[in-house]
Amino acid sequence: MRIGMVCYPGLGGSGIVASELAHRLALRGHAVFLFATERPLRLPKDSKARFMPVDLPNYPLFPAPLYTLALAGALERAVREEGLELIHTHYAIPHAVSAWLATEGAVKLVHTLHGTDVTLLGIDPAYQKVSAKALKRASAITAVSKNLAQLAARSFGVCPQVVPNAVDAERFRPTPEHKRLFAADDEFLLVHASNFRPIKRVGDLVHAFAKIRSKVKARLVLVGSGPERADALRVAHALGVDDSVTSVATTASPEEVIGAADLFLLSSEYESFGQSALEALACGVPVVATNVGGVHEWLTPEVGRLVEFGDLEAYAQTVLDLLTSPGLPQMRQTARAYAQQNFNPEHITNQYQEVYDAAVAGLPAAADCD
Ligand code: GMT
Repeated sequence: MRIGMVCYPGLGGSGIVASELAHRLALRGHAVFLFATERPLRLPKDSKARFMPVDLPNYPLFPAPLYTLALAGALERAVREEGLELIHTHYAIPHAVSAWLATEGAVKLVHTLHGTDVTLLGIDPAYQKVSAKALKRASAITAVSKNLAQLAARSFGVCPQVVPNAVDAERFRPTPEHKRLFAADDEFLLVHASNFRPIKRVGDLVHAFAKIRSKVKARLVLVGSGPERADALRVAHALGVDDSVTSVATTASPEEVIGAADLFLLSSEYESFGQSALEALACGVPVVATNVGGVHEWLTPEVGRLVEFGDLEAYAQTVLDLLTSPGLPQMRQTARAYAQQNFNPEHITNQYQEVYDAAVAGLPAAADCD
């Protein structure tokens, strides 16, 4: 099949999912063209998937570069010149509109909803109706969790199929030998990785960490960058724990840090799935997360803990209980095996391939809209 894949290039979960899927499909012999404004960091350098840059020409008359139109132009050209048969976009806004504009039914369209394209932007009147229109033209829509599929039904009146995210357990593996690079011998190592947007509530995490730090020796490593990182570090300073908090820049190899952790922490106010937490499990690192969105659909008590959003006392106590639990080593092994068995990238790629096959055959999407 000749497939156009569209994503945002940063280290957000949707870009990761799209890049890894593109790479695996290309390994299977499909001709895959990955469209983004920059080469996605997670697309392997030697990938057989071809990166298609979306250039953003500007003109003084425009208030800002016209991304929606530039992407539509790039897709339209690729349909003509590369013979694309199917376009799969990741993150609906504005990708669903661009894809429809480019093709008007000439090729099959599949859209994967990831999170704030449904919850935050999907309910914004500036985008809601036009995105719903475009989504309804698709051959298939998928969502990364049941929770997100249900919210999409409300935001857009569509019924996505659920295809969960995957994790490459060959790459995400335990790296205990790296622990000494980040923490002293007598310190627990707690890791958080994200794009530090307000929805991640990293300030909350630092507040909880200060409570943890008052009871045990521990270090919090914050991996990644984004608008809230400086604020999180200011909170650490204000609470007097800045000497126990380390900030590590966005890296294409987060597994080197995550795999060394005792626990991985997520404190978001919403998370459709929580890709970074799944990557932690594959590294054999149990997770403590807020019980929001779709995280409960896969984070089971055998491999992690869920805490009600906003209850920082309970969050800190849960982390302390786990760190000092005799069951933690067993939990680490279970976490890795669980991620390997249930989120195998080849199995998830098969699921997407079934979606494509049905789309190309003109079969109705197997949607579940309860
Ligand atoms: O929706 C977003 O905020 C962006 C998106 C991304 O590109 O990082 O994140 C979402 O998609 C990820 C991959 O499917 C999920 O793991 C994240 O949970 C989800 N983020 C939110 O729901 C806030």
